[in-house]
Amino acid sequence: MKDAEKKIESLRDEIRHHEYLYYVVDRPEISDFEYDKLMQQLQKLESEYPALITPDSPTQRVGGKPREGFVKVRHSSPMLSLDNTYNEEELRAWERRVHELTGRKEVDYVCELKLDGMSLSLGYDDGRLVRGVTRGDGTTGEDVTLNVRTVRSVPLSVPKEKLKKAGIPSYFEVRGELLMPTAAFKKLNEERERDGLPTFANPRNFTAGTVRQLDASITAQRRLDYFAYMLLENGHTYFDHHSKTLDALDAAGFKVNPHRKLVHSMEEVWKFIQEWEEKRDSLPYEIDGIVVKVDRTSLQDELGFTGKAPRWAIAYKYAARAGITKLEGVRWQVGRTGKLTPVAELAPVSIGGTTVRNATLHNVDEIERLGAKIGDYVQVERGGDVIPKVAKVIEDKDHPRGTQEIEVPEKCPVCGTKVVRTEGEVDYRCVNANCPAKLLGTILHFASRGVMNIDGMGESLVNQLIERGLVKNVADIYDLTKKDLLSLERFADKSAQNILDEIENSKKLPLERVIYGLGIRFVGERTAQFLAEHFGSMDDLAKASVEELQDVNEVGPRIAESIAEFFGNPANRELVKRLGKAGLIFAGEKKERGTKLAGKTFVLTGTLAHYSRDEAKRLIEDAGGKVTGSVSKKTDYVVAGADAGLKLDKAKELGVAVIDEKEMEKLAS
Ligand code: 0OW
Repeated sequence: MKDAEKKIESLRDEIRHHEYLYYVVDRPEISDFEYDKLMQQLQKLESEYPALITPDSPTQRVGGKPREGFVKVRHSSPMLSLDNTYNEEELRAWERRVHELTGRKEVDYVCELKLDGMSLSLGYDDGRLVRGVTRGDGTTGEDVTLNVRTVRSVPLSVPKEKLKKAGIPSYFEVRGELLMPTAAFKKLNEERERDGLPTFANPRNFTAGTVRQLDASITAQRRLDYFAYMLLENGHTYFDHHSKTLDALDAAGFKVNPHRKLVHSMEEVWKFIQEWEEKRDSLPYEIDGIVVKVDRTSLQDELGFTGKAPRWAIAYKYAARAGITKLEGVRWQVGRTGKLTPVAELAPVSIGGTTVRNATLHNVDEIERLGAKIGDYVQVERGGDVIPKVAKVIEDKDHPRGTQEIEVPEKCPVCGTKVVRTEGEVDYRCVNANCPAKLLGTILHFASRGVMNIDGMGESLVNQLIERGLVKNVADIYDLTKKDLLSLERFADKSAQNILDEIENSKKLPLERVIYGLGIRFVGERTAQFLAEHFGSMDDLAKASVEELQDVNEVGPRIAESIAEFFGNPANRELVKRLGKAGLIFAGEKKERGTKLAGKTFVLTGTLAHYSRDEAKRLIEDAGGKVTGSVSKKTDYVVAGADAGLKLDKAKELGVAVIDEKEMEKLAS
């Protein structure tokens, strides 16, 4: 046991070191593969010696115990927001007030990028992360500790000697900004678009939604980042200069934004502001301005704060890059799922250095909110890297209103089929399974990297294949010949052969990729995986009833209906048959499920000691049982963990058997 303990400790230190290099200072020294090997070694050792597992072990980051809701937590001191200034004049006025109130002519300031995320407080006790709390209303926030633990740039613990060296007490609080890098935001939005899920307008909203996921394993998949900018002890600023706080946080292994500057005059502040207005697009995350703070803590204390914002800090906001132009028309784009999206056609306008001709109007509700009409003058805003949006209608003597209403087309602009709007849904859809517009999206989805990975089959090639009638559905891809491809523009022998090789290679991909490639509504990557594991073959999936489909992990009535409807359509069955004939993989390794708990329904409540909610669900489902979210007469067992909630009371009320996790294990194994 002794040497196991030593081995575990040294592995943890090594993994923490590489986590810091990769996620905090972005200077990895080993490959992901080597990192994963270290992690596997530690996981193996910890599983052999579970008693040695500590909450701050790197293996404990993703403890996905979904909760029914979030506990409210009162902050040690209010988490303030910032007053804003929008030009040099207002900035100077703020500086004058600082001079007046402190009676000083010379004040040092720290300039920081204003990260466009959400602020978050981290509580450390004995150097270990014990709590993560959102800002909430500034006085009270929500306990999101389990989700925050999954953010790789948040240290789960800081070694004592490191704290000592940095001059930080072992019981302290960090405050900072939680954000989603732009690239991750775009990738996740594209995936949601592909899976027919609503997209987010900007990274900040996505961050807020992600950190408040009831299931931390979902938070873990969406690479959030955290930049620290404050250190408190019992609600009070610990260091006597803000610049020293930032250096101490840096030294302790927190991610502190490197683009900060200690300056001695407002001229330097103004220079910093202008410098970053130019450079902001080169950053991997969005900023919406600069934060200027008085450096000396004693002056901060003298200045105090007004309602919600300190007098010793001010935000300078960059003008949202916007332009005013005429809304000349609206066209309706049809996506793969048939959703109609309104696109504003604009008189070209230059915004932040680029010429904008189109902007999104999102959906019909947004058009109503804007009250926009064709011919209106509109303000168009370009956020970080997201597509430009119509922010508002401009109405004044120089900008007369338009008169023509924006109408949702009766018929799909691409195939002429009647457009429908499902009750309770915002979006209008084309429901024609063979609509060419859907076809383009369907083929691109099928060929995309995360699906059948047919490299080279991008928009221009697919458009040509559709226009030439060579591809009318995904099965036609496997009937393409070199002759077909050579007849297309810019296709020489080599590139034609490359595409054919890629198509041939795609036949080696596993069953779950083919299921995902079919583009069944609400069936994303994860659901496709569960379907493949559950049925083990395309044929069994195709003939499954709506009830049988609901036995699959995370498949409820809505998804089951969509899958049954897809395979109920003869054209789709024919398509799938052709894919099988083409030689795609239609069999997968079925995840054998036991029968011990067949027909038994379980509800989980409270926090289990050795299982995350997901793990317990898997244990029960792999033994043939079912896990549902609410207690009813049909429930056979309620598994009650620590601080079990309302579900335990309901179980007693209904006389449902209540067991603990030991008994659950016994039943399932
Ligand atoms: N978004 C930021 C940022 C920052 C706090 C300290 C006391 C009041 C503001 O990058 N760099 N520094 C601070 O300092 N706040 C920031 O963001 C604020 C927090 C709450 C609303 C804004 O997000």
